[in-house]
Amino acid sequence: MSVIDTNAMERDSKMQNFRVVVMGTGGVGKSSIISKFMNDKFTEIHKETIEELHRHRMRFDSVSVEIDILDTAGSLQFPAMRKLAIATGDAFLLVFSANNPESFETVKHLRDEIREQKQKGQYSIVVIANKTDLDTEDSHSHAVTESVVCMDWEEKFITTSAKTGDNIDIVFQTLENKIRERITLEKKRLSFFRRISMPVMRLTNSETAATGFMEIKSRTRSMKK
Ligand SMILES: Nc1nc2c(ncn2[C@@H]2O[C@H](COP(=O)(O)OP(=O)(O)O)[C@@H](O)[C@H]2O)c(=O)[nH]1
Ligand SMILES: [Mg+2]
Repeated sequence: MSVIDTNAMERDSKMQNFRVVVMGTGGVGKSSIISKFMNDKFTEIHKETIEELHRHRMRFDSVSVEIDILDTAGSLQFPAMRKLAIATGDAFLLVFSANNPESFETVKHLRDEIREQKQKGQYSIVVIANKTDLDTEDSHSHAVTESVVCMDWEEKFITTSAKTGDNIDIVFQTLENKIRERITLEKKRLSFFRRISMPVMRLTNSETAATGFMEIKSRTRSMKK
């Protein structure tokens, strides 16, 4: 029994990995959102990002989680690169610019691709309408966009400004909640697995022990010779 508990504890405290992929048309503010949150810095200069990976380590209860934030760039226009980014992602921040309706079309396509490629429950999506500090004429179309995301897609929708910092914390809080949900699910899965596999584990343990004794025996004997 104690052996099984030790195994369980080891498994629980093992490092897990959670990858957030930030996607959206170039110029919508993906890098700015990350930079505002991580360094509290905002710059008006747009420099095309080379794909960048921000790695952080977090602890949730007994579980260590390595969090990767992948800030995607131009290479995502290539389908193969997009496929790869989607394949490795656990959560997707789909960013568009509130003053650029075209950029929401990209979000729609990205969501379709994610849904095609991944199974339900395997990922989360958060849609971000950035640059809310800029004047946006069409408040009606904004309401429509928000209702599409919240009601039709049933995904989380957050309006942000990387310039003023508005709601940027909420984006990362939302991500943290998603990670917590994932860990809780994983723990449940493990404890279920543990319950149903208990007799098998006992059997395996005794078999291992037996094999171990045989080895110990032959070792002891060869030492005595
Ligand atoms: N006014 C305003 N400009 C922003 C905001 N976020 C980003 N920008 C500007 O938009 C441009 C593109 O931002 P960037 O983060 O490089 O976009 P990316 O290509 O999606 O990574 C830069 O000139 C930023 O200064 C915002 O919330 N408000
Ligand atoms: Mg960028």
